[in-house]
Amino acid sequence: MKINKNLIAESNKKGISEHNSRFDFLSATLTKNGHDINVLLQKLQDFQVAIPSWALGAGGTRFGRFGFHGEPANLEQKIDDVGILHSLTQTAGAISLHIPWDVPSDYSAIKEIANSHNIIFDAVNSNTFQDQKTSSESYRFGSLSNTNKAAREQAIAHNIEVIKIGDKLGSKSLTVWLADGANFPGQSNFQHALQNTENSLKDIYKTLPNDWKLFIEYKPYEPNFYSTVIQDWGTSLMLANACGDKAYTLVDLGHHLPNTNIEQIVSTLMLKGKLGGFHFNDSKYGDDDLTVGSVKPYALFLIFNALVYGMENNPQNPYPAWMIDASHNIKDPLEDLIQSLEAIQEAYAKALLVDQELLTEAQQNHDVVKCQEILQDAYRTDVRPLLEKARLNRGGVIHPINSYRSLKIRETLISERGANSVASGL
Ligand code: PSV
Ligand code: MN
Repeated sequence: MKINKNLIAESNKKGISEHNSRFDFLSATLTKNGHDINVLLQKLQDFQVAIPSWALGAGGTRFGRFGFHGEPANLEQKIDDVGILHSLTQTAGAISLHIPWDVPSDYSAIKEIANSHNIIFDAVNSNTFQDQKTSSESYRFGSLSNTNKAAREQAIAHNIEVIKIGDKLGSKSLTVWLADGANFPGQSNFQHALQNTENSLKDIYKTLPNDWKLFIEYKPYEPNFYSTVIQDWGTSLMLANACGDKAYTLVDLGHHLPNTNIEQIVSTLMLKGKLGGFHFNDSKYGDDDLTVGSVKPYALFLIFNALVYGMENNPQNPYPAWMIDASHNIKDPLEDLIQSLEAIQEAYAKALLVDQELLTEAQQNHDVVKCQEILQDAYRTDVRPLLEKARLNRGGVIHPINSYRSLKIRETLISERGANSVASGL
């Protein structure tokens, strides 16, 4: 399904006068405080977040999966779902595919569908954490780190194949997340596992087209619970440095031990020019993949503060690739993604309000109280009218969740696809 412009205009009629008065008030306040509203709006309008193809169906837990009606059953329908998100929010202008779950059968048809929704192909993701029916070697004991050379070679070949698929779609980056690790002390030789991983990544890197980037994720545990080969940002950075200039670390918010200072990691990576990408989600305990901003919105704001500082002060760091990496096993996946997109934009907008000059001055004067006041003043500002305006300027809706419901989008998807349609790949 596609949401046409008339429906968008129709659904905006109801909230427009309320929006206008809220926006006028905020705009006057911010202008008085020295902000340029048009600059803020332009930054918000330009900020686009990729949607992972695997977040469009209901996610599972290891105890079960409760499907959601009208899930996209093939790649075409997944792109349509991102198209719906993008029409409403105007902030989801890209899709990130996972291979082999999303191998296109007809490349030009797939590109055409994406084009019709104004969607581009973001990073492609390889999968060496599951065995495929057709593969001869097993990843049971690892992929790029495996002690078995044939398994490593198979995993390297898969990543090279993923690059080729992405290249045909116009993607410009490969994201590697490895499940490799050990469940028990003594099971694996840490040095051999790391060295094998470095060598394998270098083999993949050699085949990367010149205008591509390699993103290396890290994660402290799960599915292996004693050790993970790429366990932290330092290991990822080391591997990226070993590969070369086109290799970067990717920060996934859920891939840290509790209470890790992620904004400090972001700052370090950007100073070194090595923060390539970002996966948004939220968590209470581990890699919970909850809706962005649903548990720790202030932490998200502090991370954005570090990101905004880096984007303004670190020309050595490329513009990071933004993606949501969350899975939804209770909510309607599209509603959940709308909430995540809103939370990301909100944290970004608040971080843009931080008076960096004043903060630097307060830091230099060791005025700790003032430093906190500056950050919290920005955080406490209700920026929602700014987000609404940015969406309206690009042709989106004022309230995406309200419009999604009043336009009966899920009902339409169910009638088109059937109640029992299950997302492919999950
Ligand atoms: C597994 O933890 C994971 O969430 C990684 O973050 C990847 O980005 C994603 O799955 C898809 O493989
Ligand atoms: Mn991730």
